[in-house]
Order: sequence, then structure tokens, then C-alpha cells
Amino acid sequence: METVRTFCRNCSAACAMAIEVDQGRMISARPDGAVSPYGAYLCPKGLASVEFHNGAEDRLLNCLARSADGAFAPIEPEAALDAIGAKLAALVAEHGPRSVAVYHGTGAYRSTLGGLMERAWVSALGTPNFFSTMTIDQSAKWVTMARMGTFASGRHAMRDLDVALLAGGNPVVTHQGAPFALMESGAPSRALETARARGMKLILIDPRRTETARHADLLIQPLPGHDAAIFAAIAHVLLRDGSYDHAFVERWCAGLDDVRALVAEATPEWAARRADVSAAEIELAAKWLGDARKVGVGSGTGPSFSAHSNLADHMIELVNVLCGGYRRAGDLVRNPGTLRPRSFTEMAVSPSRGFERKPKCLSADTGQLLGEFPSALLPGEITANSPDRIRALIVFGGDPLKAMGDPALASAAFAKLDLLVSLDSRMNETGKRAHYVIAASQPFERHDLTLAADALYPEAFAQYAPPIVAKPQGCLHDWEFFWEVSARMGLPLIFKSWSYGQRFEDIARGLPLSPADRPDPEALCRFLAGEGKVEFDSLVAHPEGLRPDSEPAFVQPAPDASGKLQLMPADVAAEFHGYAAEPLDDGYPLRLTCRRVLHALNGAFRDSRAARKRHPVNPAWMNPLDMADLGLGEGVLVEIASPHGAIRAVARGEDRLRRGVVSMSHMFGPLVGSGDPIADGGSNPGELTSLSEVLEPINFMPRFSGIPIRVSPVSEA
Ligand SMILES: Nc1nc2c(c(=O)[nH]1)N[C@H]1C(S)=C(S)[C@@H](COP(=O)(O)OP(=O)(O)OC[C@H]3O[C@@H](n4cnc5c(=O)[nH]c(N)nc54)[C@H](O)[C@@H]3O)O[C@H]1N2
Ligand SMILES: Nc1nc2c(c(=O)[nH]1)N[C@H]1C(S)=C(S)[C@@H](COP(=O)(O)OP(=O)(O)OC[C@H]3O[C@@H](n4cnc5c(=O)[nH]c(N)nc54)[C@H](O)[C@@H]3O)O[C@H]1N2
Ligand code: SF4
Ligand SMILES: [Mo]
Repeated sequence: METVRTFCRNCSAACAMAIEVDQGRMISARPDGAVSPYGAYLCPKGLASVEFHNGAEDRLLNCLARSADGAFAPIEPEAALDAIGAKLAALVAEHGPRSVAVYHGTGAYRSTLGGLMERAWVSALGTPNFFSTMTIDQSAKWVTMARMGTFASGRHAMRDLDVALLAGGNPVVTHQGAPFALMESGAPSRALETARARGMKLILIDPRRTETARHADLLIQPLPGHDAAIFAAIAHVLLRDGSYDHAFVERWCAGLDDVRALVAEATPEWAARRADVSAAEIELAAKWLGDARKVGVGSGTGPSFSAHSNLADHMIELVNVLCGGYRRAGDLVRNPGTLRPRSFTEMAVSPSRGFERKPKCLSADTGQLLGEFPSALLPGEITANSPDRIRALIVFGGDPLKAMGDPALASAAFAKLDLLVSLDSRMNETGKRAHYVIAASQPFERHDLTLAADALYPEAFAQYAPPIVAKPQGCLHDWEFFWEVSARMGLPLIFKSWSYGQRFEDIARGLPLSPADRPDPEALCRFLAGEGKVEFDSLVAHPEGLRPDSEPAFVQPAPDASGKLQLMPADVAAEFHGYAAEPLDDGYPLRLTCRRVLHALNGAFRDSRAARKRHPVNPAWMNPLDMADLGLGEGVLVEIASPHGAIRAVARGEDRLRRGVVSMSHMFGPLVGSGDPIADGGSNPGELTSLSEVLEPINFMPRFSGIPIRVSPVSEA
């Protein structure tokens, strides 16, 4: 028996782990707190990762090709790559590179070499068609950056905060922390306990008394979709009482008078009526924020999924700005980066509306956000009446048909593709409709670095993970897929250490890869670590991870103070007036909200035996009083109808939910339900979503929360 140190790649926390290996077979995983900045911690998915690997889920062991009759047959990886490479080369020759698109899903984010090889391939190809889950997740935050600007020193770490306000996130379950939600990704409960023992106050705004609410000093439970009103009212109180950070706003912001005018009538009483909460709670939250020294205000997916998500996010960031919620010159930077060292300056970076520039989408007059087109427009880009339309789509670690919602519209568009490839370790709903499914290797079979977590750790830390076991014959590494396809297309690649905010083409440092010489994955990792503060050989020698041995880093004063945050651009103000004029009663008595389950990560791990035992379906959770009003018993079958569609689900009572709200997890059930959610293994709330109506401006974000619904019993139940 041998103990191997590595890290979990199931989510972005990248928790350090120790795995017992016996004669080449992994036996068990346990937390490894030796050096990790989270201490010893693994969530149930991390603890089960060896079982997942050893077959608790139906992983794909072979690549598959779909024949004319629609059935899948196994295909050798080489043959699949030859066919895909030839088809792509022919499409590019006939229609140009824009005929090819990629969709980068949740599974792609933790595949370090795969994700960067994908970027290199897209850049070499020269297509603007990069889609990812970011634009159907929290791209409201990107829109705010583009319209307000950013503050270069970043927000305070949770370890420094006096007051943290989180709207619509549940980090104790999701481990979704920095940079937006301010929480720590690994060991979230322990981090919150430590922060509160130090005196930090936690305010949560969520229709559900979440698992995170156990740590809250104040929980406000609004109707979904009214964060804009609540945060406008908090801004109103900060301005009314003069408790905002005058010095910060004066030095770094423009547009305070427009904010004053906009929120003049947004009193706590007004917001309380709209969101159905008490005005006193809003006053209290504003008082705590106004009185505190170091404040962090952020959000999870809730406000980014609901109506007016871009407006809501702007108002949330506005409150953070009014509280001066960013590190200042002289502040200690707890994590200045290890693999990607960063410097921090106290400086506003003026907005730059990249989405107004070319390249633009074909189906709507919008450009890119951080180099990506909105995923909700992917179907329209496939069906556009244009020679530039998308004809081939590579789906890397994602299930866009399930994730985007509106499966009728989306699957009809996907059916028009000449080539649909799913690069995935599992068969999912998009894979079922693909021409080729490429079986991807699993984490413990490949080389990884903690590059994606580098900036998220609470303290500087890095880890390198070589493979522990060999990949099955029929599988390909994600990076191999992109390199092999490019080799077959005769495209030389330049491999780079890209990260968000960078234009791939502008990164000077690159490793040229020739189509003739197969890259060595360890050499790729060595290249990526080349800019870091720790030697790659030290990382190899310390599989438990390393903290760089460097002087403490502090925020530097601004070299230039000309940048300004634009607090209230005209389009944001117009969106606010539109929201404020909306009637509260739209004829639908209930609102459907989002939630996530601890034992699965979106579609991944959901079909493992442990997860299925706990979650045979994704119930429609309801307040028991709402159930009683509708005459619904526990576990009955209900129909849920939105303005866009209807699904059947199993109703379950949960008194953690406020009245008027039904909550359901996504990524359960088939794309389109059969009418029997128990036999289906759940229901797809995406059927209640529209990809043609009520999309937000700029990012075309669909509505995944706060969906107006009606619930009725199904009589034959
Ligand atoms: N275990 C597990 N972890 C995961 C995932 C998973 O599926 N399972 N998914 C991963 C992914 S892809 C993501 S993006 C993150 C998401 O991480 P989180 O953002 O923490 O996700 P949720 O738990 O869905 O939290 C959203 C919360 O918003 C509330 N809410 C809904 N609508 C509104 C609203 O209009 N306003 C307000 N204020 N609140 C609202 C909901 O009640 C819910 O508690 O989690 C990641 N981590
Ligand atoms: N109604 C509703 N819709 C939603 C949401 C919601 O809360 N409600 N949430 C939205 C959000 S935040 C997101 S992020 C999206 C999620 O959308 P997607 O990311 O498209 O969906 P996932 O199910 O996470 O797909 C991840 C896939 O990656 C695969 N995978 C895992 N590891 C690897 C790997 O190493 N390599 C490869 N090649 N594949 C791998 C998994 O098997 C899985 O099939 O859904 C969005 N849609
Ligand atoms: S929090 Fe994420 S990285 Fe940590 S053990 Fe769980 S799934 Fe793995
Ligand atoms: Mo997400």
C-alpha cells in the first residue's frame, strides 16, 4: 500500500487529498491538510472520488460514432480523430473558420491542459465562436465590469472582512467562493466559523434559509428577482445617512449625483413592499455596512439568474463601491499568486464596453464579453441565415442542451449542425445527439496543476498532480483531443498560460507545438509553471503542495489616478426605471428558484449510486403552507407551468423556503420529460425557460430563477 498526495479536481476548490493505492489500484481518498491553505478538508464528492473513478458512475470507456440510423457504435480514438479532423478541415476550407465553434462546460474548467490546448486551438483556427457556461452563469458580473469598470486591487479576502453580505449563494453546499461571493471555496463552514469568531458579521439575502444561513447574523428572505430594489434601498440609506465611504467615492468614482437621483425614492419601505421583506431588515443591513471598516458585498448565482440580472448585479456592486469594499494601498495581500504571481494597485480601471465592438454575433447586435459570445445565442448562431453560421460544434465537458434551457428550440438548432462532438467522460443529453462522443480521461489519469485555483486560494499555494493510474485504451486526454485534431488539420499551435481578462493573441510567452511532434504533458506543465514563484522541480518533489517562500505582498499606491468607476451609466438607469415601473402581479402566483445538491456537480456525479439514493428525483420543494393552500400532499405529482412551458415534478415540503417560492435543482431528468418524473429520474426545469423571450440585454442571459409559475396537482396521481 502506498499513499499518493494529489488534489481533487471535482470543483474549483481543488482540495488537497491523499489517496491510498494498492498494486496500481486506488483504494480510498482522505483529506490532506499538511500544506493546504484550507487545512484538511474534503466534501462528500471529494471523499467519493476514488469510488467515482473505480466505477460508481457509468463513465465512458470507448469513443462512439453515431451511424445513419442514429445508433452509436464504438470507434477507435484514432479513427474518430481522423474523421473529425477531416470534417473540420473540409468545413473550414469551404466556409471559413467561423463555421466552427466550441462550448466550454463545467468539466472543462478543471482540465488544465485541456482548457489551454482548446484556447490555443481556437486561436490558431481564428474563430470568434467561443461559448462557455460563464455566459449562462454569472456573466452579469462581466456586464457590470464592462459598464462600471473594475478596481485593480480587488475585494478584501474574507479573512479581513468586518461585514460580508452575500446575495443568492450557498457556499456551504456549492463551495463557490471568491472572487464574487467572497467566501472561501474549501472548508466553507470552518472558514465562516473562524471569521465570525473573529467578529465578522454575515448578512445573507436569499428566499431560502440555506445551509449557509446557519452562520448568518442577518437573513433577509425576499421574493426572487428584487435584488435591484433591495440594493437600491441600501444605497439610499448609505447616501441618506452619509455613511458611505466619502473619500473612496470622491477619489475613484464618477456619477454619484446620478445615483443620488436614482435612489432618492428607493426607500427601504418601497423596496420592502416590492421584495416582500421588512424595511427594518434593510435598514439594519445598511447600518452594519455603513458602520464597518472592511466590507465585502457580493452575490452567487441567485441574482444572476433572476429577472433584471444585469441591473441587480450593478446595484450589488454599487453598494460594494459605496462602502469602499476594495483593498487599499498598504493592505496586506494574503494570496499574491504562486503559479501566476500578481501585483496589486489601488486604482480604478475605467469601463470598456467590449460588447459594443466587433466581432458581433450573427443573430443579435452584440459582441463578446471577455472574449466569448453569449451561450444563449448559440442556437441562433447555428440557424442564422448567413454564410458565417456555425456548422460544427465541439462540446468540451458540458451539456449545453440541458444547461441552456428551452430544449425544444436548442435541440432543433443543434440538429442542423454538420458536426457535433461531445468530449466528455460521461454520456449526457448533448452527447446523445452528437455525431461523435470522445471518451475523456478522468482526473487521476492525467497531469494537472492548480492553475485555476491559484487566485482563489485564501493564501498562496500550488500543487502539481501527475497521473496516479493509466487511462483506459479507448479514452483520450482532453489536451490530446485538441492537439490531435489540430495536427490532422495541419494547424501549428502556440500553447500559452491564458487566464480570464487576457486576449490569447496578446500573450507574448508561448510554447510553439508542431503538428509532427507529440507534446509531453509533463513538459507542458513545466512550461506553465515557468512564470511562477516555485520551481516546477520543487512542485514535483512536493506532491502535497508548496507555499512560496516570499516576502508579504501589499497593495501599492496608484501610479495613475485618472481611471474612474462609472456608477450609473444611462442604460443601467433606464433598466432601473423599467424594473421600478413593472407591476408586481403578473398573474403567476409562484416563483421557481434555483438550488444545488451537495453530492452532484450539475450533471456530473448525479447518477452515482450515492447521489441517486439521496436524490432519485429533483423534487419541487415548496413551503408547506403553500402546499396546504393548493391541497398538495407530501410527494404528490404536480404540474408546473411557466409562460413558456410545463413540466411534471414531485412536490416536497420544506419550511426553509419562504412562501411564494418553489425551488428545484437543474440537470435532472431527460431533456424533455415523459410525464412521469419518477420513471424519468427527475424533471428538467430548463423546459420552463425560454431562449427567445425575456433574455437580458447585452449577455442574453436566460431566466433560471424567479421564473413565474403556477403549480397544480396532477389528477391521476
Ligand atoms: N455541490 C455542488 N456544488 C456546486 C454545483 C453543484 O451543482 N453542486 N454547481 C457549481 C456551479 S456551476 C455554480 S455556478 C455554483 C453556484 O453556486 P451558488 O451561487 O452558491 O449556487 P446555489 O446554491 O444555487 O445558490 C443560489 C441561491 O440563490 C438563491 N436565489 C434564487 N433566486 C434568487 C434571487 O432572485 N435573489 C436572491 N438574493 N437569491 C436568490 C437560491 O435560493 C439559492 O440559495 O456552484 C458550483 N458548485
Ligand atoms: N434551470 C437551470 N439551468 C441551469 C442552471 C440552474 O441552476 N438552473 N445552472 C447553470 C449553470 S451555473 C451552469 S455552470 C450550467 C452547467 O452546464 P454544463 O457545464 O454544460 O453542464 P454540466 O452538467 O456541468 O456538464 C459538465 C460535463 O463535464 C463532464 N466532465 C467532468 N469532468 C470532465 C473532464 O475532466 N473532461 C471532460 N472532457 N469532461 C468532463 C461531465 O461528465 C459533464 O457531462 O448550467 C446552467 N443551467
Ligand atoms: S469542495 Fe470541490 S475540490 Fe473540495 S473535495 Fe469537494 S468537490 Fe473536491
Ligand atoms: Mo455554474
